[in-house]
Amino acid sequence: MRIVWKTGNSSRSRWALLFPPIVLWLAVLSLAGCGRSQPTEEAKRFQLQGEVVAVDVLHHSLVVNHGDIPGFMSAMTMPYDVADPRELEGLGPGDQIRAELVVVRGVAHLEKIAVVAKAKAAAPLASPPRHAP
Ligand SMILES: [Cu+2]
Repeated sequence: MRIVWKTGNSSRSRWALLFPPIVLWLAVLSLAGCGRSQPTEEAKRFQLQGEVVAVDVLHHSLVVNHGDIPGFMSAMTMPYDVADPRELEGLGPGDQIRAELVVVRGVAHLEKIAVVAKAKAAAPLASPPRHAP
């Protein structure tokens, strides 16, 4: 009886010895996660070139079919937030643009949008649209 009690007691005291370092380690980990001066949180800037697919003025975003962005992503069609919604004025599908892709904490948005070439006028319809009387 006495031996069994001793065994249980010693394993409990071993846990008591381990517990404070674990708590300390967790505290250090959570502090490290809150660090605000990590280089990964600085804005990264990339040059983007592509064609406007759609303009969403309401949500301040732009769907762009863009070329390769070395060091960030390969060519694809995807939406991007636009920092200044005024930059969307005058943009339309088919426009060729150049812009700065800014990535802050993994979130990307576009700045300094410049139209390289306006979209060609829509091809005339084969047959004129019919109007209901
Ligand atoms: Cu993309």
